[in-house]
Amino acid sequence: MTTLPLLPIPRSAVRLPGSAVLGPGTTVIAPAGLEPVTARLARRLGAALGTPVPVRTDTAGPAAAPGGPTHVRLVLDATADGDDEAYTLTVDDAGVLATASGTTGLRHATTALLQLAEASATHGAAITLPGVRVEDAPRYPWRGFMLDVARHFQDVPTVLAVLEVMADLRLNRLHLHLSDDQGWRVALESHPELAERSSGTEVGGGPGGCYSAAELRTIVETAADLGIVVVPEIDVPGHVNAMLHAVGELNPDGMPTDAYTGIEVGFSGLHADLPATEPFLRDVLTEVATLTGGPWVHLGGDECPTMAHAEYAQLVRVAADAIRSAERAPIGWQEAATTGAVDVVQVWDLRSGTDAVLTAARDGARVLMSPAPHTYLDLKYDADFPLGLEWAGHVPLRQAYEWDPEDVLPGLDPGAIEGVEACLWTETVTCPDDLWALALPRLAAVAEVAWSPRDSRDWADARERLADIARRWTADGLAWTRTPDVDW
Ligand code: TNX
Repeated sequence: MTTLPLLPIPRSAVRLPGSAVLGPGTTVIAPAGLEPVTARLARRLGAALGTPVPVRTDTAGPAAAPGGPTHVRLVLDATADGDDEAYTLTVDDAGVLATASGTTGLRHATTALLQLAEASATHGAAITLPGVRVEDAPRYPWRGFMLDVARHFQDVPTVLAVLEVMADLRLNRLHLHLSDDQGWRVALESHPELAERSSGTEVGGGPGGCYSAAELRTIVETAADLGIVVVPEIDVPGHVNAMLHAVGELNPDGMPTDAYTGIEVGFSGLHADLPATEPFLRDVLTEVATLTGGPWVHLGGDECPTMAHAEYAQLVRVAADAIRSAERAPIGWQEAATTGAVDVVQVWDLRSGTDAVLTAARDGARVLMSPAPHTYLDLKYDADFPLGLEWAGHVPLRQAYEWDPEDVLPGLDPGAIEGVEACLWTETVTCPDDLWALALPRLAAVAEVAWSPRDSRDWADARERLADIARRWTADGLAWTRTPDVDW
C-alpha cells in the first residue's frame, strides 16, 4: 500500500515500524461519555472483522497485554492541540491509540481508523493495519452538504443515510433546503396550513412529503451523534410559491396562488407592504430555529430578479432580524450580501454579484464557498450523464476536486472564508439512486477541498484513495457513479 486509504487526506501521516492486528478479542476502550462515537466504531469494526467488538469504559491501563489481543484505545488529552477537531491516531505493535482534546477530534480519529480498517478487511478475517502516526485537523470549520428536499422530497431514511456518508468524510454541516416554489417540507405548529396545503407537491407532480417535528428531531439528533449540525433553510423573499399557495394573506389579492411543479426560478416573491408578511416570517423562522436547535438559520435570499432592491432588502432584514431574535445567526445566499443583514454569505454564482460579497466580507461577514462549477453536485458530470442540470456547465469529478477556496474570489481575504459546502439541488433527483449517482463520488472530492491543506491535495493520489473509500459505498448498496477518470 503506497497511499493510505484516508480521505480527506490528513495534515500528516508518517509510517511507523510494526503493525496492529485487529481480530477476535479486540476491544474498544474509551472514557465514559463517548457512547455514540464508540458504539459506531465498534459496530463497524465488528462488521469488518465478522466478530463482535465490545466497548469497555476505561481511562487507564496498557493498550495491550503482551501476546494478548490488540485493542483500540480512545484517550481524551486536555493538553492536546487546542482545536477541538484535531486528533492523532497511532497504529503500532502496541495497538491503536486515538487522542484528542475532545469528542469531536476523537470522532474524526475513529472515522479515519474505519477507513484504514475497512480498506484492508476481508469479512471474517483479522485486519492488519500498517504502522502509522496520523496528525490531523481540518482546514475550515464549515464543511457542508446542502440537500434540497423541496424540489423532490427526500425521506428520513435517505437523509439518515446521507448523514452516515457525510460523517465518514468528516463533513459537519447538513444544510436542508426546506422550502421552495414547489413544496414545503416541515410541519409547523404556528402555520399548519403550510404543510397541509403545500407539502403534497414536488417537481414533476410527484407526491412530495414533509417532516413532522418528531422526524426533524430524529434527523437533528442523529446528526448530532455524528458531529453534524443541521442548518435549516427557509428560502425568502423569492422561491416562495409554496408559501403563497398555502397562505392567501401573503398575496395582494388575498387569494392563494396555484401550486407549481415546474423548474423555472425567479417568479415568486413575498410582499413587504402586506400586513401578514412580517408576522408570518417571524413565526416561521422562530419555530424552525427552535425545531433544529443549531446556531444558524439560512434565510435563502437568492434569485429575486423582478423584486425592487429596496423591497428585497427590507424583507431580508425582517427575516434576519427574526433569526437574531431567536438567538441564531442568519445565513444567506450571496445576493443577501447586498443587504448587510447576514453573518454568513454563501457564494454560488461566479457570473455576477461577487463585488457585494467582497464588501460584506470587509464589513465582517464570513464567506461560505459553494461555487457552482465545482460544488454543484446537481450539475451533470458530462453531456451524456442522464441526470442533472447544465446551467453552469458540467462538473466532472476532477473539477469538483481541483480548485481552491482562496482562488474563487480574487481580492477576498482568505481569513474571511468560513468553509466549503457542496450543494445538491433536486430538480432531477426523483429517488435515492439519483441522489447517490449525483452526490458520489463528487461529495468526497469537495470534502477533501474543505478539510485538507491545499498543498497536500493531489489528483493522482486522490484517484487511488477515492477508489479505496468507494468500497464502503458499494458495501452499503449506494448507487454511486463510476466516473471514467478513476480506476475504480
Ligand atoms: C440555482 S443556487 C439556485 C437553485 C437551483 C440551482 C440549480 C441558488 C441559490 N439558487 O434554485 O435549484 O441553481 O442548479
